[in-house]
Amino acid sequence: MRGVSTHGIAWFPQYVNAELFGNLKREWGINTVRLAMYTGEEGGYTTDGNKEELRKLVHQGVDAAIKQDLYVIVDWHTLSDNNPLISVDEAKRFFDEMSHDYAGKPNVIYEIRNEPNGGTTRAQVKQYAEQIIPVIRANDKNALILVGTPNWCQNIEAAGADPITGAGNLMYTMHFYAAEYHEELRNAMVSAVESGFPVFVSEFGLTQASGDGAIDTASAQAWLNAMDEHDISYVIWNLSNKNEGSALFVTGETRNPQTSDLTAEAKWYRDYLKQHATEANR
Ligand code: IDC
Repeated sequence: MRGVSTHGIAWFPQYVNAELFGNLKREWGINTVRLAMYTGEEGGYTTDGNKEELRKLVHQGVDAAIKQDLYVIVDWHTLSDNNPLISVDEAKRFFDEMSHDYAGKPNVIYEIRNEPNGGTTRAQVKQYAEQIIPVIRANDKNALILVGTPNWCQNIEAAGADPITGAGNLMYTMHFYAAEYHEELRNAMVSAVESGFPVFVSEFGLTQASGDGAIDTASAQAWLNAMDEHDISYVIWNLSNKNEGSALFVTGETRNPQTSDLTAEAKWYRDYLKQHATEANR
């Protein structure tokens, strides 16, 4: 799968629309959209965000993706709330509703949390996952579920050493930012996949991990080539026109962007996807 991620949908809801998703499918060749719903920050789902509005937006995004025949990742975007267990009850209610409403829709993928960080252990990630997965499975036996790995989704070895069993269709996420991370992390990704471990890159950027700074296209090229070579799915960060290197747009266009609306990261990614289109997404 090749995709794009929204920024926080609470902050950039205008990018959650079928016209834009259709444009990106047609013009860039994506087949996947990730809906990032921050949970812990200002406007987050478990802080002061408007829960009902946020759920409505997620539904809108899923429906728009289904309409365009795309895969769609429903992302419980933990970040500053680094320990997943903080909001496990809210997460259960959220994933119960989503997996009930979209049961049997093969488009929909559940990313049960974003990036464990701040000393969150593999055991805590697992404990959280083992509470959320049965809630989804009660509604949908086959939906793909993505589980985060420790240290901002970079410790794939820790996940591999203690996998979750009996949970059905499950993959583990790895994230990278190309200007900051190079061979070492990439080799870890490749060896995990070569050993048969299911890795999904549900977020990456071409900049520093801060999401800002210059893009590193040589590094990005090495990463995307490695992912393509090993059939690893990837999703780029982010659908916004925020003043940061990882934003994909420079103008306020949110429906039918043309080349002049795109940032350097967006242009590079679009061109890469066009040059490496597969039969499936040509
Ligand atoms: C960043 C956004 C930035 C925002 C910040 C905090 O790009 O505008 O101010 O979050 O909310 C991640 C996270 C993702 C980050 C991104 C870049 O999943 O939320 O977005 N990043 O820092 N992990 C590694 C990098």
